[in-house]
Amino acid sequence: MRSNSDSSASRAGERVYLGLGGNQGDRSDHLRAGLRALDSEAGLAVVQVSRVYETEFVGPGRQEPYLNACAEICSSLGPDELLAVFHKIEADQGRRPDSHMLPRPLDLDILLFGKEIRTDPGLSLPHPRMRERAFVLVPLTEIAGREIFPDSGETVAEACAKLSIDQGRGVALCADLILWPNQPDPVQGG
Ligand code: PH2
Ligand code: MG
Ligand code: MG
Repeated sequence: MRSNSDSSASRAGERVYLGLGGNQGDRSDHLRAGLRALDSEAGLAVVQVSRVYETEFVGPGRQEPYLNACAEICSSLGPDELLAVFHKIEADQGRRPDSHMLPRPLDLDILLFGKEIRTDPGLSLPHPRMRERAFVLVPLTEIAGREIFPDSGETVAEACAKLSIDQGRGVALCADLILWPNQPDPVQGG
């Protein structure tokens, strides 16, 4: 499969951070397949990927635990085009279109798209709930701790440090799971 990781695509375009998650099927395979699909898409390149965490489901009712990670990609697509690509890749991994808050093999969320701020029903940026979610902020801090939220001016690491003990529970590092070649070192951390 064609890879954009070390092509010129990684040097042009917007810096985008995304969240990956899934709690159905072979969870790490779905995350890996999602990253491969993103990297092989024209105009997208995976730049770096966090380590993987097993996380308790956050939301109404009970669900199986998720695997979550975050990635930085370089995108020459706009936010809406990128979201359409995310939906196509989720569907290729077996996700049903109406599965919001239901178990799913792969969920891809745009967290930060450059300095973009918007409140559209289909896509708000920065992601409106990411600052309450340890399953987002813990992996994101590994790869983007110094990144600044364009709306509040705080850094990702500061937002992560502000999570309450309660919000931070239920997030466990899967040190032996490798999704991508340049993931932070599992022993030394990122
Ligand atoms: N995603 C949700 C709802 N709840 N919980 C965990 N642990 N991880 C997720 O990715 C997640 C969730 C909606 O997208
Ligand atoms: Mg989500
Ligand atoms: Mg989603």
